[in-house]
Amino acid sequence: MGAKKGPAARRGPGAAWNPFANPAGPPNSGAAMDFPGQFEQYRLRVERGLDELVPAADTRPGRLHAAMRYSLQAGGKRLRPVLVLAVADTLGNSDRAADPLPAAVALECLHTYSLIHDDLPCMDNDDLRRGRPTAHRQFDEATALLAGDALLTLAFQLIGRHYADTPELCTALTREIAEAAGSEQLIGGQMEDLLAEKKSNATAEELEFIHLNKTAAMITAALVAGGLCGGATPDQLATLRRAGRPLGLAFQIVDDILDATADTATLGKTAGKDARADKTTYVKLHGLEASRRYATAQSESARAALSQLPGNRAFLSALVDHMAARLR
Ligand code: GRG
Repeated sequence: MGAKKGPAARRGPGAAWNPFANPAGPPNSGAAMDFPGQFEQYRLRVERGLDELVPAADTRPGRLHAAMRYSLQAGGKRLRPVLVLAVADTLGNSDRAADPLPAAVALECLHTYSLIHDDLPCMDNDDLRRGRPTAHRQFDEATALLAGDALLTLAFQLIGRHYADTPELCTALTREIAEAAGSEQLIGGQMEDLLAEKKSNATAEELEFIHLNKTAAMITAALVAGGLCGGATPDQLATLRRAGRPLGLAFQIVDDILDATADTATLGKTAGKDARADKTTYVKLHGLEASRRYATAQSESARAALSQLPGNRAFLSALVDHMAARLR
């Protein structure tokens, strides 16, 4: 198909991989629940959904679809789509529940678009993502740009196609995801991040703005999309929004900690970039120990918010703990 031959992938498409293989385990994991097993079941559902709902690599133009699939199938943790499925399952026993899988796949497409564009030479200029050469390294810059554009658009195609029979749900999902992805959230967070990098002395307030929008917005959208598919009441949707903010912040603080402490092979992306670029991060502003304490506190707030939901919340609660204890 004309893609450049790059280093062999360390993980094949959809290969089993446990992002939470932390020998110490998360602090609050319940012994009664098989968290890795349940996570794996959700992850496999996401992999199958991606395979079914994303155009095949032999669908014209094959090079574009191959590039989209290349980045999608590179072995991401699938946290956002798993959150969609898990929230929908937790709530989803009402007559209003709808299949959350297309929404879950849409969120992963959108997230992957943001990673492809973030890696481009005009942004972060990175060579490695999800343990593989970045899309523009494996293909070329124009193909990577178009693959990102197409994944962003596909997210909304999927919502339109799969929820057309439930117009209220279709509108609510479209609005939720578009708001999270737009210039006031994801793209706005990325813009401020690029501006902050130039001055390398962002304030704590600026850093929080960046991470709330770059990271927490998509995590909140995943929780709310799961709630919408699970027939959540307005109060339950508000609870999910309340949980998204601290969960997203905890996730980002851990990302900063891992950038400072883990190696490239473990992360599957270039480690130590923040310090080399003298980028303002939680670790730079507050130090490692305070960052760890802050991440734990944010995780606890997220878990407390989610405890307001009805249903069996054991998996969701364990997922929050594992997101803070992750090793990559
Ligand atoms: C280009 C519009 C645009 C946005 C880019 C996602 C992003 C914004 C930048 C990537 C770098 C970064 C540190 C983003 C913060 C969010 C984050 C930690 C993303 C990585 O998410 P993971 O760890 O990735 O869930 P995988 O590969 O596992 O899906």
